[in-house]
Amino acid sequence: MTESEKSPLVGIIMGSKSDLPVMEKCTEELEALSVPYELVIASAHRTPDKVHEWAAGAADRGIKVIIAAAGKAAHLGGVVAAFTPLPVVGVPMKTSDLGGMDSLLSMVQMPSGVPVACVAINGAKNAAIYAAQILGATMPEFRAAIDNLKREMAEA
Ligand code: RP5
Repeated sequence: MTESEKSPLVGIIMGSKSDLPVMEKCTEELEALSVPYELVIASAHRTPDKVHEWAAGAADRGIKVIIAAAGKAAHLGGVVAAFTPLPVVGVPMKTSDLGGMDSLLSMVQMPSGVPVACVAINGAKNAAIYAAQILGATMPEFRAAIDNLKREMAEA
């Protein structure tokens, strides 16, 4: 059984299927850390009702952390954060016009009161690790997975 087939603890949302090739680095890392996740494609601009419904129900479905990936005027993380009490980690997508600076600034410059943590442009793998670290603060199996990861990095 893959981590996407178990009861999800991490919810991944992305603005377009064009974000998937980058975000596969996130799902690969969640698999490596044995973190169950769900994945949805929904846009703050094109399908706002779908974003609202998914984000507003996430905590009650058992999700503990949300990862939101988007590019250009990347409002997705902030919109999701508006509808959930869960922590939101944003992944700004690299873009062809402005290299991802557009996505980064849209995501990271949240007004006071609605935080979105933000990894590097295309930082999909780090978003997965960060989500596992949040889970690891209260769930020993994920703390152990992060400890293992750090040991492996130190030995490489
Ligand atoms: C955002 O617009 C998506 O997250 C994507 O990064 C960007 C471009 O989307 P497409 O035009 O490729 O669907 O909503």
